[in-house]
Amino acid sequence: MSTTQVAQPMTDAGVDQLCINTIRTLSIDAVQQAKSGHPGTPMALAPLVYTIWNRVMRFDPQDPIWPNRDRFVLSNGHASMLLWSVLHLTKTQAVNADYERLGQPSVTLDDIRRFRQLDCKAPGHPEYHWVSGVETTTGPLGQGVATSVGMAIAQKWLATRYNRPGFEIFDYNIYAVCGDGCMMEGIASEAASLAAHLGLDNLCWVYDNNHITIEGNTRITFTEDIATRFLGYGWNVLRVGDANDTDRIEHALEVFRKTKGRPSFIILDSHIGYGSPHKQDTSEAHGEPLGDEEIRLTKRSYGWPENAKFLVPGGVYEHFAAGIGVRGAKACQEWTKLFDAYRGTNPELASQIDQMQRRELPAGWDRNLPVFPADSKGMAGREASGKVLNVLAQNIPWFLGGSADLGPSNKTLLTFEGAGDFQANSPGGKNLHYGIREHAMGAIVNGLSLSKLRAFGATFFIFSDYLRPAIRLSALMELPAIFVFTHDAMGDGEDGPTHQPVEHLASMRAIPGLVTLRPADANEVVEAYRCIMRLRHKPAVLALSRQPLPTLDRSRYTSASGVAHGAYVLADAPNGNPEVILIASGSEVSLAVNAHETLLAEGIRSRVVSMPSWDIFDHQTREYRDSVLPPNVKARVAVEQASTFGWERYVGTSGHVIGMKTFGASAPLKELQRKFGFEPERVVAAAKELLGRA
Ligand SMILES: Cc1ncc(C[n+]2csc(CCOP(=O)(O)OP(=O)(O)O)c2C)c(N)n1
Ligand SMILES: [Mg+2]
Repeated sequence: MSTTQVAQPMTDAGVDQLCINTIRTLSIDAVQQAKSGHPGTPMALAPLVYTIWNRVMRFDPQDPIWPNRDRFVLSNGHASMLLWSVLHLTKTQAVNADYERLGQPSVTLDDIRRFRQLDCKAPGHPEYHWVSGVETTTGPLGQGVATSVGMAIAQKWLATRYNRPGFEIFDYNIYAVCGDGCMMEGIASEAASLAAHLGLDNLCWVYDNNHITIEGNTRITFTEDIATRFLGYGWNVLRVGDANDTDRIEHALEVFRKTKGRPSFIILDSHIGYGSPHKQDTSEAHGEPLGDEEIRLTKRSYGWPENAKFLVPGGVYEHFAAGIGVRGAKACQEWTKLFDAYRGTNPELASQIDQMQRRELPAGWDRNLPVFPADSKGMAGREASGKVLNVLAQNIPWFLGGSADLGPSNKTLLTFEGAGDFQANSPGGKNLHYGIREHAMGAIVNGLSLSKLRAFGATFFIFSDYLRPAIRLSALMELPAIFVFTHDAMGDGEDGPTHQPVEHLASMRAIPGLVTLRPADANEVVEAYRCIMRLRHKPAVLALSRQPLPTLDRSRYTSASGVAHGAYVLADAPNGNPEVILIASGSEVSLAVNAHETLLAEGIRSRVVSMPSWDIFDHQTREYRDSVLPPNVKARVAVEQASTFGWERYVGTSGHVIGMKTFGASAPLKELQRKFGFEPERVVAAAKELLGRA
């Protein structure tokens, strides 16, 4: 059934239309078969996606990870059938996690038949890492367009750092398609504002202006003048009044490519559910199968065999092969030749590009990492972090990042010679200035990371709430993104409860696959970064103190290299046979050490476990975990300036947790420590009580 001929005049326009209607009907049939999904937008945007892919994009279906490919982001991820259709029809090939080509298609017709079913390569929403050819996971509206800004920054940065006269190694563009939802989400505004500020003329957003969202017509929610809004940001704003007019779409995309100095925003007027006699222009077309009868009528309106299902008419695969297939292969082959020549004249840069693409670290990436001497006054976590970042950014050419306007406070500024600021007129700078746009920053870090750069974003830990959706996506996408959060507890003191994180550690620890680290002193900060830099497929969150923490004497206590295990015995009972275990992270570790010394002096055999990362510890062998937390030692006290939520898993039902059960307060840190019980005496008392020696 799948290659039956459809009676169509085979003019160029006829073949175009046949391809467009194939995308439409595959989408309709898949949603109907799955009894769930979103048919209306694929029906409307099939001509757009067809035009971008088959006429414009430089993308080689044979090599979907070719570094200089144009990127396509479907920010309105619910329209995923657009992507599954086009990946299938272009015969885009599958690639595995080791970047090897598997010699099989990314999305088969069978996958489309099994749309939204377990393990099939046509899931409900586009998923990076699961389906080759998907450039970023989308579904949470707004994330895709914001991520595309990170991709555009990455392209500019790569071009500036790696292109040489006669060697345009990186000159790709980024196309993002979005709908009303994406445009209403705040993250898109943050990202659009920054994109224009940075003059990202390699970035094109196409806005599906269909006036429909789930609750109905946008007259009930969204009546702003979006053209004026984007003009205000400084975008080049274009309009195509008919989503079926592929020539005008192509022309607008050409204008985008010729426009320098600013990103382009194409407003595309469309009809959701196009061609459906009863559902076009209604919100019903958004997220429900059309139903058998309506499908027949719709197919009739397309001139399609009414009862055919999952039909790919003869000539369609061939037309995609002749379009994007030929153009993409040629572009990729030319690039490969160019890159070979570049490798001859710039071997060092070429090998950096190779390593970057495989997410490897360059030799000597950790040379000159600081070792901090014991110091009772110590150093703030953020301070140590700043020193480490400046070393890493010098050792790893493609390491870059910045803060959401808190650089001086987060200590994330890269100050070495040649670091530079990333701006429109200096797009090779390593210091990114996200401005006060945390949500977009999260997505931009993901976009940079999807472009294979090692990128970080920074703010106060309290504001991790503002970018949590992007952090979650980084974990879902298995990206080695880095989030540097300072002011990790009540060190903010006088700023008060609006600035004091409580539930944030628990919240980060709850995200599957995210590595959260809260180091105890300057040397643990160094070791935490060592762990983070070795991650290839996991994001990391660093929670760092604002205030100085004593640098522990590692000749007296065990080495900070124990951080690599997530938790380690820092100080032990003299015979290694503890009767009580004190577990702490970050700023509370030195507090636990103080309590430990007191307990020892009183003849109580205590052990201190520094636990910077639950996640890493949980991945150790049972043998190791039991050696750190021997199951027979039930007297356990955990101390952490954060929500107590979850600590039972380490202290057990008979243990004690000293943590936060309320919000903090505005006062000097010392007073807060007293008020909330973060004092050695309290830990000592809790330990004794558990041992029945109170
Ligand atoms: C952040 C977020 N909020 C809510 C949703 C649920 N949702 C999915 S699609 C949609 C409506 C989107 O409208 P629009 O972007 O105009 O899409 P269209 O129906 O026009 O394709 C909503 C609310 C979501 N996916 N992400
Ligand atoms: Mg809409």
